[in-house]
Amino acid sequence: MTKCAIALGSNLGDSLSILEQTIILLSQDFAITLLSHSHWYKTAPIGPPQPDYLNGCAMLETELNPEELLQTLLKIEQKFGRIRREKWGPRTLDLDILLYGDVILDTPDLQIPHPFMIERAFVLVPLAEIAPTWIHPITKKMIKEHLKDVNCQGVNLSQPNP
Ligand code: PH2
Ligand code: MG
Ligand code: MG
Repeated sequence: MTKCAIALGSNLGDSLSILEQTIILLSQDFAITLLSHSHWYKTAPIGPPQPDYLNGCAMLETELNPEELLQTLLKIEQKFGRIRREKWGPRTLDLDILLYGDVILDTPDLQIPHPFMIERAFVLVPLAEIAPTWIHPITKKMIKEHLKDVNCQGVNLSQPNP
């Protein structure tokens, strides 16, 4: 079993419902144990002009290898009608593998750690909530240290805590 972190994002359709249903689907997958997930954050879009995103992260344990996990995530994306158009364009659901144990992988269809994760506040803010001390296998820095290096303006809790 390997511990993994994934990023969830949506900015088309009923994003909150799509993300909540995705968490349920992940928790029901026999090959996956869902350990935790972050709050949802409303985030300003990076890339072409498009609606704000809801973003979050989840931590799981799985017996799937990285390629099998990717296929599982792509199938869930397709359930929610994901259509791939322009790069970084709007989407009903985006599921990205961020970290897979301390594995470093660089193949044409899968790069782990996710190459942009340490630059993106919309990834680091929710990830630091659930895995602050996870050490990035390339930089050897903790997630909470990477968080200090990014500008977190534009990343806000979608439902402020009561
Ligand atoms: N995903 C992208 C491009 N831009 N911007 C935000 N705020 N959140 C995302 O998840 C996101 C993005 C491509 O994966
Ligand atoms: Mg993405
Ligand atoms: Mg993706």
